[in-house]
Amino acid sequence: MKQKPMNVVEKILSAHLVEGDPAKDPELGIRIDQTLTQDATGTMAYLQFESMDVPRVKTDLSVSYVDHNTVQIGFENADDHDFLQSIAKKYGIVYSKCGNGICHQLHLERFGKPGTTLLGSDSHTPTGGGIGQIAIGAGGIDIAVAMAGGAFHIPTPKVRAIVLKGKLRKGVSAKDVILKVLEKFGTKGNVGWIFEYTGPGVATLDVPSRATITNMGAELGVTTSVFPSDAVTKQFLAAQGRAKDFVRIVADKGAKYDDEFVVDLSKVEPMMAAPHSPGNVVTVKSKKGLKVNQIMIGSCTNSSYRDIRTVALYLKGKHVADDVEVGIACGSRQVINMLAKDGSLAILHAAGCRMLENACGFCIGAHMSPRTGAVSLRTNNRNFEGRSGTKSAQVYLVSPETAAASALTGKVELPTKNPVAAVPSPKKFPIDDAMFLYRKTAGKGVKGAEIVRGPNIAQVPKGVPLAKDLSAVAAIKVGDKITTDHIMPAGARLKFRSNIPQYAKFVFEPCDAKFHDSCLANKEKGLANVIIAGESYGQGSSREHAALCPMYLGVKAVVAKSVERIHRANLINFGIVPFIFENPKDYDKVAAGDKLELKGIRAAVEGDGVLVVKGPKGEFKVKASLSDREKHLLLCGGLLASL
Ligand code: MIC
Ligand code: SF4
Repeated sequence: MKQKPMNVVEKILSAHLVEGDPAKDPELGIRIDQTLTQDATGTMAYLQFESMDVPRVKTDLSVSYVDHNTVQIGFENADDHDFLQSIAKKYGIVYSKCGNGICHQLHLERFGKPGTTLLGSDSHTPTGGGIGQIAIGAGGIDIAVAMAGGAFHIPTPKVRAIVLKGKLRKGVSAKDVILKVLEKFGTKGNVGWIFEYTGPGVATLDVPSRATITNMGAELGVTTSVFPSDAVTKQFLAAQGRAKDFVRIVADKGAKYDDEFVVDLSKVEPMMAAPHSPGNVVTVKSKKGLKVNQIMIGSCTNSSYRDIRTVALYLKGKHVADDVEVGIACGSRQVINMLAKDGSLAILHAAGCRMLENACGFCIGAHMSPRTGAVSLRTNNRNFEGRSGTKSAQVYLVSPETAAASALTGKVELPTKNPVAAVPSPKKFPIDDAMFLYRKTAGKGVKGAEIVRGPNIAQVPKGVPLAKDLSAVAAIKVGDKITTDHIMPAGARLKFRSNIPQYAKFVFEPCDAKFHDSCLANKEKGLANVIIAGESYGQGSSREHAALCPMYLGVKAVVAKSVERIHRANLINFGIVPFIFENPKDYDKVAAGDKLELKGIRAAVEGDGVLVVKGPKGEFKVKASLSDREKHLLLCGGLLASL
């Protein structure tokens, strides 16, 4: 029988399907070939993996990167690094030492393989889509399960073709394309979709540009984004000395999609995301002349050789404006080596840029917070309020081209006015894998290797089975688009990631600094805590701490208008029921501090998920649409408790 024509997503998913039927089931289980973790989510992932009692990882490849917590003020970060290194040695994981670079950039360069699946404990794992991987971000415990050989579950996807036509103009780049897509689809309402890039314009984009686009697909809230694997991919892999990793994966002629959106690349203008959401997209033209105080270039979205070399070409022989500070963080040692060899590093230094460590750094608010009320142009992917470390800062997300052009005058400038030549794809990248440890023992591990556990490494708390009925308090009421940066702030608090009781003190710190204390007081009185939220609750990062720490504080349910995919999965993994208001207007029936009766919550989860909640302003209906697997996890009190 002739097979029906397939798109790229169908090809890769069908080759990895282990549970469910895409034609009828709402959820699919897929086999995971590769995993990645970064340090800020990795310590929990590995503590959870350890508790699964598996002698070594069962994936084709698992890599543990250190790139988030690299500042090392105090012992905490270094304790985490040692723990991660020792775990990697023992269980057959490749360890990327601090200083090697940013996980997504490194993975793309050295390990990502077309046609495979990659699961990462970081929401920007879809960067791998740039090389034709189905690469998905998830909570740490899901990565632990995948490392132990278990399937990963995704909502059965709808696939939208983003058809690229034409060619970008000089001075316009991949960042502008993804901002254009974000302008159209926004940061909410895309749960369950996968965006597949197709059309003749695809061939005009190099792999780093494709990766910029799939990276920032995370901001759409889609499951992932993917490009085909074609001649451009083949050239990139060959240049990385990995020709053998190439397989061609393109959509068949006549392949079907659930929807289609056409982007004419030749018409894309320089774009920017205005404060405080990546979905707040405007043209650069509309902000031309706005005075800028800070410009930060780098992050996993825009830190490739192509990007930083382009910035150097803009700044060559010139100097950044007096009133602006410019920081540049490259994505990897490979990028830095290339910039050193071709003279770009000297150009950037001479231009007055601050060259920073090749790590997440500024992107996660770990340093270089802007001054009070500053306008900061950044090439990263998120501009949530306060994420930079300065609540009053106005952060705009831009392309490296716009960042560079604006650095010269200290005002927002159009990069198309004096554009530089396109950076050609290197024929050969310099390869130096010396900071990837344990490659020889990958998949095997080292028997008897000791695990190093400093005082910053605490135990992972386990949930308890869901009670029959719950008397609860609406511990907080928040609005729409609450991000995980609101729920579980990073920046200065990031170093407590491996210590839940300590980190839990900062849950909802930007919204209600007393949340921690009031939750614990309710818990002591035998009352459960409930979070009330608007649309698109839990946008942003994959950090499972945004579920794990609330669980620790006795949160048993979230009642929202809608919940984002990764956060919803994290809530379930930690035994918190993700309810949705049946009638969104009922959101107005609850106030913070209200006593709520969740009578029959266990039976509701076991059954159709519908529950009538009683509050001071009357009753309202909520619903959790759950698969059997999810029901089981919630009834047990979360994934760890279910093992
Ligand atoms: C982010 O960009 O918000 C992070 C920090 O990389 C997170 C992961 C984390 O919180 O550790 C993400 O994107 O998943
Ligand atoms: Fe790191 Fe920023 Fe990328 Fe997150 S978005 S992985 S913090 S560079």
